[in-house]
Amino acid sequence: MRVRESERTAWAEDGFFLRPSVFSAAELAELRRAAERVAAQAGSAAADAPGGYEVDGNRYQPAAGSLVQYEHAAGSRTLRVVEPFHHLDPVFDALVDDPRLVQPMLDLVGCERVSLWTDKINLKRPREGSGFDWHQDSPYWNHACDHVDRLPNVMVSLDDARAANGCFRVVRGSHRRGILPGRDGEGTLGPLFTHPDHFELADQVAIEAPAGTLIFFSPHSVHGSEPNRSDEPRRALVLTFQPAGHEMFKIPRERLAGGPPWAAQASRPAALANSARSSS
Ligand SMILES: O=C(O)CCC(=O)C(=O)O
Repeated sequence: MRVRESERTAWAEDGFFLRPSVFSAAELAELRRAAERVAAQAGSAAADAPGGYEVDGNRYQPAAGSLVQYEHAAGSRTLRVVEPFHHLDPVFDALVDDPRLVQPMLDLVGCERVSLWTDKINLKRPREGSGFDWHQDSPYWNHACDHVDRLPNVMVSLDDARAANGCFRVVRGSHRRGILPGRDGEGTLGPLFTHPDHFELADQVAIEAPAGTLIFFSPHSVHGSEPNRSDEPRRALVLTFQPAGHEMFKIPRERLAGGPPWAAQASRPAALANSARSSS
């Protein structure tokens, strides 16, 4: 499960790699049921919670220890994103310890132990699920920690992803120049979206992949996706890991990943993390 040589090369050159169909049909069914439980729980908590707000016309609601984002259509009560979500269901709490995620992360973070930085569920419902503008995660996280180069992501696709239902897209090689300039002057969130002069749209890769595929991608990779124009869902989880010894992004405690220390693989070359740092 550790990172192979070809993946190590792809990580350094492209900023991402895939592991197709890692989860079985039975596991996917369980993950989808858990996703719907989380959506129902977060949705009903959000409906009754105070403290909602708007940014650039989009609505956000803190509830159940998460931040809920609603879909962008005016007045929509459809959930778009819930972050974090792992604490809302035991299936997802266990996923944080799953060696299929954690073992490669030991290599990508460059540590013998990793913990969770953040986790979100992107629900992208049929016909209504909105797209994600081109962005890097690193400018968003940079103000909250001093190890932004060591926050690799893994996306777990819960549904078959195609262009029509808004598959994940990543700009190959865009991670190499670290944090890129944002779209200043375009609202509050504009600076968090990557300025189009600083990456090559032609280098984008639309990742059409079966459910259960893992996509590992750098915090500096420019990525995004189009709306879901189909009748099929495109649900995905994104978990982000970090070196052990740090609190989560949105929860003020550490969530070690991978079970007890005896389960962690010792002796991890720090080469990948070092190459990520030197390329940014
Ligand atoms: O789910 C997607 O298609 C994009 C996800 C994304 O950009 C993010 O969660 O930062």
